[in-house]
Amino acid sequence: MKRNLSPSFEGVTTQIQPTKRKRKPVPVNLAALAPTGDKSTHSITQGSNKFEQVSRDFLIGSGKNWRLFTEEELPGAEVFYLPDFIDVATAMTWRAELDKLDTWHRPTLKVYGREVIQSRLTAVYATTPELTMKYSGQVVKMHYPYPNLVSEIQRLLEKTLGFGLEDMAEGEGNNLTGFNHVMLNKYDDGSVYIGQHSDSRENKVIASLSLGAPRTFIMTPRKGSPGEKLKWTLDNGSLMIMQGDTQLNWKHKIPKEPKVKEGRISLTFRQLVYENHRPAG
Ligand SMILES: O=C(O)CCC(=O)C(=O)O
Repeated sequence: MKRNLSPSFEGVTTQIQPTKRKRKPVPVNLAALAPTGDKSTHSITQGSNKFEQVSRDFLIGSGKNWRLFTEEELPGAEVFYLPDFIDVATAMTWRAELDKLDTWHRPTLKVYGREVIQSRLTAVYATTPELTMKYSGQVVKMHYPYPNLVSEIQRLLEKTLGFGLEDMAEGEGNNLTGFNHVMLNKYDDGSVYIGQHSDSRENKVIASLSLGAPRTFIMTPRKGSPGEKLKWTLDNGSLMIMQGDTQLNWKHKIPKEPKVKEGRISLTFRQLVYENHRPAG
C-alpha cells in the first residue's frame, strides 16, 4: 500500500547547554516539548517519493521466526519483530566494528532559541549525496557513502524483507525502493536512553537492528489513539520493523535501565520520502 503523509517531529533526549547565564544542564526530552506536526523541526529537503511497505504475507512465507503484532495488541500500528535476525557472535562482531566509526557525534540543536546537545551519540548516512534532511531547523550532516559493513547489512535486510521484488517484476532491473538512510544510535550502558517520541512520518519504514545489550522497548498509544502500553525486549541480533500508521498512532521509547552495564548500538534503516519531490522523467 502506498501513501503520503506529512512529517512530524522526531524526539530525542538532550541536555540544555548554558546560554547567557550559567545554568545547570537539565536533561530534557525534546519529544515532550516539541509539537507534533511542526514542519520546521524535521523536514526532508530532497529525496525520493517512491517507497515500499514490508509485506506481512512475505514475512509469513519466509519461514522465519517473525512475531507479527496483531491489531488487538497494537491497534493502528504495523510492527514486526524477529528475535534472531543474526546470531549473537555476528552481532558482537558488527557492534565492535561499528563502534570504531569516526562519524559518531552528538549534534547541537536549537530548540525554542536554546542550544541543546543530544545525549545519544549518533552516526548518520544516506545512500545518495543529494538526500538531505533538516532536524530542529538544522541541516543534518548525512555522511555518504555508507561504510562497507553498513551496506552489507542493508542488502541483507532488504533481502530479508523482500524489498525490490516489485521493481524486478516490472522489469526495471534494479531496486528503486529499499532504504535510503540509516541512523546509528549508541547506548554506552543502561543510563543512556531514548525518551518517548514518534518518528517523522516521512520515515515510511523503519527497520531497527539491535547489536549488544538487550534493552526494553515500550510502545504507548498517542493521545486519542486506542490500545494499551506494550513492552518487550529488543534482543541482541534482533530486528524490529515499524511502518504504516505506527508513528501516527503510537509513541515509543527505550527507558533507562540502571542494571544494564553493557553497551548497545542500534541501526535504524529508514525509507525517507520527500512527498513534494518528483523525480525527473
Ligand atoms: O535504538 C533503538 O532501537 C530505537 C531508536 C529510536 O527510537 C529511533 O531512532 O527513533
